[in-house]
Amino acid sequence: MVEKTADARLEEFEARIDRGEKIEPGDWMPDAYRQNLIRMISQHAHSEIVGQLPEGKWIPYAPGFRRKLTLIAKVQDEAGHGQLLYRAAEMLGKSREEMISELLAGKAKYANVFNYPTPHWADVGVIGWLVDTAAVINQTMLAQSSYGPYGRAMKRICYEESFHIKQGYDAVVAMARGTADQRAAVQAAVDRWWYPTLMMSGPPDTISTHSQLALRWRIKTKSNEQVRQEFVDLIVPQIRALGLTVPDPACAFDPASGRHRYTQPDWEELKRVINGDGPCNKERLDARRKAHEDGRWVREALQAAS
Ligand code: FAQ
Repeated sequence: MVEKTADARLEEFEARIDRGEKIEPGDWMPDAYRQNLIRMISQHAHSEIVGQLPEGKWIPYAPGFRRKLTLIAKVQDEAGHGQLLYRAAEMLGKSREEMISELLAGKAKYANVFNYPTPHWADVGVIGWLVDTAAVINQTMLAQSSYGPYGRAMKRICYEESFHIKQGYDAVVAMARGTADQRAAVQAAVDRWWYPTLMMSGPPDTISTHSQLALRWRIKTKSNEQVRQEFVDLIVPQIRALGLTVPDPACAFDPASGRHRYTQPDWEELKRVINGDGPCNKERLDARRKAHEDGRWVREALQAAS
């Protein structure tokens, strides 16, 4: 049998992507495709795991039994998403132990939003509403990814994240219709989360380093800007319908484009936060390291039994 040249393999791979076929773990893929997926999926897995912490801290203080139950369910879901995503990345050839040790060593990135504090119960509602809406818009796009296991994981995760939006929105509505103090608390939380949530979709296309290749190979099917714009167009009317204010005086609907104009976040802040210098990076990693140590005996017992 004649060995195919690297060029022919790449051409065949790109033709499959253009036909909308899914790439599966055993299929040939360019190394840059594999590495990009490992990078993105492992960062996504870390985000789900670290993402349990800002809201998880409120479980003991949730106002009432039903709110506590739904919050516990949500936080447990995030742990499950993390496991599913670590598995998807493992299938590409990087071990879970290596990914986790990079996270614990502070060498791996995870979503910027989880490095901000949650000083009030209103933050829990606003994370579920704003952050999960932004996550679902991005993940609905990723469900179309050319890499089969990632797309399939996204479909399942999106069902659960949609429940998380409802959980957050329901808490926000209760506060927005509550006392003046409750309305003020929920507005303050919207003010805190607005720009970090805008940053979540990634830097603008002009400075995004990976987007070009990711779009060419349909790892992502929309650019960071497109995803952010969809989020703004969806969420701004919701914020206003609750009598709350978007903390951006320049944010306005533009009838000509049918889109909302908005002020870009501070991209230098994003760089600082994802490189370890956000308000809560140290607290988050310390909590993960402690959880890893506390769980050591479980991993050792499982290993001894296998
Ligand atoms: N945060 O070239 P690009 C959730 C990094 S899940 C942190 O544009 P790319 C559920 C980027 O990694 C949330 N890092 O990169 C939940 C790259 O760094 P590198 C997580 C960011 O990959 C809700 C560099 O900057 N979702 O919330 C961010 O094409 C509530 C250059 O950027 C995902 O991970 C950022 N915001 O686009 C859980 C979805 N933006 O690797 C609990 C999958 C950029 O060169 C509670 N990931 N960076 O060192 C993606 O869609 C993409 O990776 C983007 C970035 C859009 C995040």
